[in-house]
Amino acid sequence: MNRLALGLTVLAASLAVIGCGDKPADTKKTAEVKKGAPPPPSVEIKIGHVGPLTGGIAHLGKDNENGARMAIDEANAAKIKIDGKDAKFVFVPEDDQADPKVGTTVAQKLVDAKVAGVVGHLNSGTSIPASDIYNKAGIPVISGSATNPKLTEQGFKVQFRVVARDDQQGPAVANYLAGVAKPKLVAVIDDATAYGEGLANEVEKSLKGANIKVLPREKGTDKTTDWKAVLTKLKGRNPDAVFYGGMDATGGPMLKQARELGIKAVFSFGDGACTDEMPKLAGAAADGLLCSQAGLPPQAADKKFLEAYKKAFKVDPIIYAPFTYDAANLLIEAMKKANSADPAKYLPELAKIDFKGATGQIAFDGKGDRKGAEITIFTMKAGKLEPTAIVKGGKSTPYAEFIGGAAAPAKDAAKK
Ligand code: ABU
Repeated sequence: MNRLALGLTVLAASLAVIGCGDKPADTKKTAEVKKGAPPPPSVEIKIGHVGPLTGGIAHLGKDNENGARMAIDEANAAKIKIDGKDAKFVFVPEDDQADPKVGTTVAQKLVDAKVAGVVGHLNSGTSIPASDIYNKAGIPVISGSATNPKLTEQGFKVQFRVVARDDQQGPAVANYLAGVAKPKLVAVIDDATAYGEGLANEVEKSLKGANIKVLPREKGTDKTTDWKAVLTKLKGRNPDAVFYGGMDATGGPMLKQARELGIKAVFSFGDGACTDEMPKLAGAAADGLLCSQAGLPPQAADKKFLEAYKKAFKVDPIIYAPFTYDAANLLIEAMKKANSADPAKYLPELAKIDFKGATGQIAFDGKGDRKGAEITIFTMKAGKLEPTAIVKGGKSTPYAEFIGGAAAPAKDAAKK
């Protein structure tokens, strides 16, 4: 047999071993085969990420994407084997523009691309309609930021999230607001999205439960940046506090315009508008803001993660990058445990996982929600978000006490 024939015979044998859907490692390795060494069999595993990469909250979409991307890069560097083959994880990022219709379009695109799992979407308004598509395709999906309860109330076995829900976040931030500001009359505004309206409803319910009067709901959209008409109307009612359910891109201008109009009320936002972008968007008017995030704050994430993130992206995480990093790692860990990237085979491992991530220990309940999820309450002081309390299981603990105590998050690296 001449050298060419020998090379072709070895190559054919190698392809037969790795089977349908697998690929030889690369041309360089194929060249090595001709010298007599068979290439190690490999398997390509696609993992999708979806968030808004354009529009007003593209900075948050990029933050989420960075976290997931970093997990994929680290997994490739770790040279993981699945079913005896070199796993080559391929990151497939998509932009849903925070638009529910675009969200379903890109979800179907990822299903058609045969992704093994998805991290996303960022928004509840895109995550909820997209979840039906992933569910029908049997593809596991983990959101690192969508907080509307409905997402995990649909009975979809493929759906998970690694942050708290708005029926936890709403009462937590409302009770804190009630305790600190002691308002008698509160105005509630929302952006008419699944997230903003849902969270505003939860806050209103809690405030009314505490016998605090709430004005009739005011509404904008997720693109409203001129709130003067709404705020002028509210100024006439003189509320002691204003809660807004919406994102930072709309909440920032609202806060700025409120102070320009002379409104003195305490402002309070949920996680979508509880970011360090606020001083850029609202200027000095951001000071005094009381807000919540649906998990531990980014600065409490694993130190190794924070250092690697800064090195890779030259910025600190804004809010949920540690959670999307964990979400991607959870998919990979479940695949390792199942020794398979077949969604039907690794989904049961994901459902019963108990994983030490960058945001602490992660396990899911029967609905796919994170067990024991924390809520962090912040106050904006001198242009910086300062965590003041952690609410867990309905119990509020001062932040310094929580972080210094036994319940402190993982200090060592997320295990691969
Ligand atoms: N949780 C705030 C931003 C994402 C969402 O729409 O739920």
